[in-house]
Amino acid sequence: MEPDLTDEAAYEQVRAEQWQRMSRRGMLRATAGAGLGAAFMGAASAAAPATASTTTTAAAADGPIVKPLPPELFITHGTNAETRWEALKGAGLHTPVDRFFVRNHVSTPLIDARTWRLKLWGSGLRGSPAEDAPVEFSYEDLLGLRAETITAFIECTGNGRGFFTSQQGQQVSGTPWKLGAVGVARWRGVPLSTVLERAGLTRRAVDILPRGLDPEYIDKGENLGRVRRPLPVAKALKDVLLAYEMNGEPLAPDHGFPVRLVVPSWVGIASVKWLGDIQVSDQPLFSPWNTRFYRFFGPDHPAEGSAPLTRMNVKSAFELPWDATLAAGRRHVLTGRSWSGNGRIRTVEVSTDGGATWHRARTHGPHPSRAWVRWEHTWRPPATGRYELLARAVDETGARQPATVPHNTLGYLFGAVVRHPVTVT
Ligand SMILES: Nc1nc2c(c(=O)[nH]1)N[C@H]1C(S)=C(S)[C@@H](COP(=O)(O)O)O[C@H]1N2
Ligand SMILES: [Mo]
Repeated sequence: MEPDLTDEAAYEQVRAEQWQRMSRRGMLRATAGAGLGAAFMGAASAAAPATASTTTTAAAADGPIVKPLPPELFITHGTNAETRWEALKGAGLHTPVDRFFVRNHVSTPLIDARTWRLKLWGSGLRGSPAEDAPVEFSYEDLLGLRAETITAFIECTGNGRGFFTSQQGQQVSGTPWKLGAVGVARWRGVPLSTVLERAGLTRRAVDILPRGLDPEYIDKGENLGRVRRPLPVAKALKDVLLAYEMNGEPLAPDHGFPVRLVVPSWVGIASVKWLGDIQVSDQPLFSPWNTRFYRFFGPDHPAEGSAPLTRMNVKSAFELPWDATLAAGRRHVLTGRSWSGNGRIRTVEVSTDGGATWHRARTHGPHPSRAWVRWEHTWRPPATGRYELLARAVDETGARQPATVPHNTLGYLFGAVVRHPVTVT
């Protein structure tokens, strides 16, 4: 049984065990732990001696993704892996780390937290520190600052992209995800606002540019540099976390160890992993990740694309294998989850006859505003044969899932109702 991370005592116990394991393995500096509270100090003081270097080095792993990707938990797509929805059946509110999707432009770097530094620089900070003379924070500096935890989903902007082709007959480029490029975790870290203010944020600052330490991204032979996507200061100060923990464990390598951004409700690309530096600017900032990607392009959109995409849309998924087989003449409890970047889900409806009739699904369990809600609907299939199961949600702003969505060439934000095939035998 996975511990229930919505339970404070269970959550604190997971944290204590995980941090002790980490310090036993010598992954923290000797003085780290000072900020972790009394429970962790004894273990942390036994950690390896500090190293003097301040260069951040990243080693390469054997493959693009470090963690195991058993086929019953993941569908792999090149450097990426999506969660199988049936693997969430019976799981709690939070996606266990062993089945949380991975979206890597290149590959997971292996970073030593003892030498890692977060570097802030640019014209939006007091004194305009240069890139080679930045304001620096070590891992233990961050562990020592007041922490916050939030439960939030991270979802790839292209989640559901495959359905542009399979349901709408349209061509799109990019990873043909089904609906498994989303996960909910309990993230712990320091509010980005705290670190920006300590670094000397000025009122002139308009944009920040967080950049990852993973290898440079080569797109069709062109080197676009390291992954970096501008973020408006207003969002950066609102609810963004510099996260060092996921579900009570130090971040796993694939999810951004030692520190990543968590930008709740926004397109997954905003949540930069393996954070190395943040430029803070008094001018608007640009990178291929807000000019060339993560906008709508195509005949229905301006030549330079739409405005950069920000919030995710409403989606729903069944916790069933694709092409599941169900036994005839029995009651089946169909389960699933719905979520939206606009806030909480208000209602969920299910259709078991291809969309002819709809039934209100029963929601259950906690529903934090930046996470999903779990639901179920009981179905006794009337006869053997092929069926399409549909689920659609409405969020607190009234946004709902349409039958089809307009095309965009990069296949972002597929929010239409997905037709999930099952066979009753
Ligand atoms: N440095 C870096 N950050 C990154 C990425 C990346 O390739 N490199 N991928 C982004 C994208 S497109 C998504 S959807 C999320 C995925 O987060 P996860 O792999 O932890 O699920 O990370 C984002 N942050
Ligand atoms: Mo993504």
